[in-house]
Amino acid sequence: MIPKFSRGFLFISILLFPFLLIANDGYDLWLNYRKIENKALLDKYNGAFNDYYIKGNSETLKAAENELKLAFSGLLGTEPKLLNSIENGCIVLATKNESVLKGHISAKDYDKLGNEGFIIKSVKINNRNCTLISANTDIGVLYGVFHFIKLIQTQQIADKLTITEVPRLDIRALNHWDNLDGSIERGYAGNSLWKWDELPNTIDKRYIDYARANASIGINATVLNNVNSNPKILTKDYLEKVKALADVFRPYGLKVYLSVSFTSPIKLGGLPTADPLNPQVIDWWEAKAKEIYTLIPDFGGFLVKANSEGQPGPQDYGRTHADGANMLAQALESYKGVVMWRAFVYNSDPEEDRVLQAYNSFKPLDSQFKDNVLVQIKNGPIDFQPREPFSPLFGAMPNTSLMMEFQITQEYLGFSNHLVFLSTLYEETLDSDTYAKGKGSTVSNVIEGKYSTKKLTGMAGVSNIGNSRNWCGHPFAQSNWYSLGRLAWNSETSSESIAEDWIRMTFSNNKDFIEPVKKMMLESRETTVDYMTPLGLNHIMAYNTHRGPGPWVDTAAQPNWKSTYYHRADSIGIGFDRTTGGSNAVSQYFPPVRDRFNSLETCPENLLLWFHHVSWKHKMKSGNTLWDEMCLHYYNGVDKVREMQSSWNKLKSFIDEERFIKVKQLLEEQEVEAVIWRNSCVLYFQTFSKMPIPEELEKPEKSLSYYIGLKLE
Ligand code: BDP
Repeated sequence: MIPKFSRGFLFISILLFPFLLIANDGYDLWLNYRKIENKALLDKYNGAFNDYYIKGNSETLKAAENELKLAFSGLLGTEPKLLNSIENGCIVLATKNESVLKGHISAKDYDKLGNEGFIIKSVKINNRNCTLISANTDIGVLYGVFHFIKLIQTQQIADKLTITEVPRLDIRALNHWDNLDGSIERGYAGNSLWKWDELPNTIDKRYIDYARANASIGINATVLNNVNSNPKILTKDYLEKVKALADVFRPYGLKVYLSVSFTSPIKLGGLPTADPLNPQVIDWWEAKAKEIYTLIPDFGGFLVKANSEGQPGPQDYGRTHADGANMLAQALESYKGVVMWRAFVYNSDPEEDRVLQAYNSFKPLDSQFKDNVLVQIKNGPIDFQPREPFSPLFGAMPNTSLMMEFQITQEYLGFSNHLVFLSTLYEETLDSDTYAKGKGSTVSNVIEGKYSTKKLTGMAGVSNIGNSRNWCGHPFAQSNWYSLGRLAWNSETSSESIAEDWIRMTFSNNKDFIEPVKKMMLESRETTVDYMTPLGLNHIMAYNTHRGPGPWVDTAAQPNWKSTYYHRADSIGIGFDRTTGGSNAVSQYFPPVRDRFNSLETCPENLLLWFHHVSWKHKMKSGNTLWDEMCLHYYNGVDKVREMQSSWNKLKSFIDEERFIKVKQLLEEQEVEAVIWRNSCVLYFQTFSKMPIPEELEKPEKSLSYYIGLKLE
């Protein structure tokens, strides 16, 4: 059901649109429907797409119609007319069986579309030029409308259209780490969007805009609450609130899921145990599933963090992860719900390399998970670092549905204060070749289920969304939400095209703006790696907050939370020996990846210190010593931020002042913090290498003890 006020809201948005153009606070995200400035193009589009004809009146088709009106009123300056019959310049929205489509799209073409794909096609109906947007389902039509709007918005529309789009993954999810008190774990853009105290009676209009934004990039799943889950989420009161959100999201194809705590039967049900094989526990979950599906018939399922970082789980009762996941999956099965069971597990044993642990815990369980379980794996073996090799679990469990978990929120990448376009990080992982089934077995192919006996597929991103007016804090952080959606839809989309679309939609279609901004975005992740963790370094952030540098952190609640555990710097060199002579983590990869990582000569330099403990004097490919090379990376990171600043400062005339100034200020902050990162790390590691910072580089202004005392807040 679309709440009653949505039409009114649409009207107000249209009225306010000229105002939003002048002062852009970023609320509109990439759905920024500003009027096309190029007069010739405007006339052309107005002639070709000025009216529409729609068959059907479901809530989803109404949402499609509303979006078309909102977008075209903004982009073309006039609201498109609803026609009773086909005329020239008509956009036709209809699903498969409508007679108007007869002869234009074959049954075979529809067969390829599944439940969410769509076709956009220029055709002649009764001798009139029309654009068909069609699908098997209403949600496919809505996705098609968003795609079509994007083509107009980015001014990349061909004269004759024949587009077929089908999502490659089933579940395309945002994982919100939102707590029930409104705070967000690792959230840097305000508090939670969900106003639990107002729900279910009051529906914030922002929920609709959230759903629109997700639908526009094909995200079809939202996990509302933190993986460190409060059992209260499964109480009757909260489920009513969840239902209210599910009702708002449904027309946009967005299904609601919940993170659940494994001990809910104890905490809520008063049972003495949460043992997954205990009949009372099984009954408790079955009754809970029934209660949920009575309220929310299309409820998506559960996300579970179990036996990880202090969370309860089946191992507390001597059971396996598979026992736990399957018990929940059984409860959801008849409703077609799924369990997303996280593989993010590690213990506190200082002797066992943390990198080995997820693989060692899960690989032996391959084949044991039910068909409606997906094992959700973080992209790398540790934890959302600026750079990690891909997790060796991808490709290693051919009889299990494996889904990807990326982090969109920048916990380890400068919060929402640093401009870091994460699409290149995602792309690097997805393109990595696991060699699980020989050359070309990329992570992307693995998560598409190409080598799997199980059928479910998915990708999740830990959300960076909060209630700040521009949703994500940094104006460019919106591009990371956007990229996650685009890559979950098609994991082979290039970061370059994602960046270009996003810039055009969010800011400007002017080439002189697009090119420098695209360059900034595409280089930004490597820049951050350079000033934080070059050459395979990782997890040397400040303790617990993960904000700012902390390579010196040597006391922690758990040995593998210390930075010194990860970098292992000493008088000889630096890096973690994970070769066959060390922790042997390399052996979790298939050959030839294993051999490439294992050898100092062939290991990619950007992962060198992840896999090797390397002498400070080691000669790098450039001819520099490792020490000099590390310094150069740190300095290059800062130089690149300064380059971003000077590029951005030239772009003032292209966009609204509000966002221009905001980005300018944030880049200034990023430069200051990049210098802090650089100086801290170089000075700290110098206490081990005892080598001078290369002559030509500016010397750190302050001493190491100054940086150790500094806390970035
Ligand atoms: C770590 C975060 C922690 C999360 C954990 C997770 O620091 O807040 O709870 O990941 O993914 O990186 O469960």
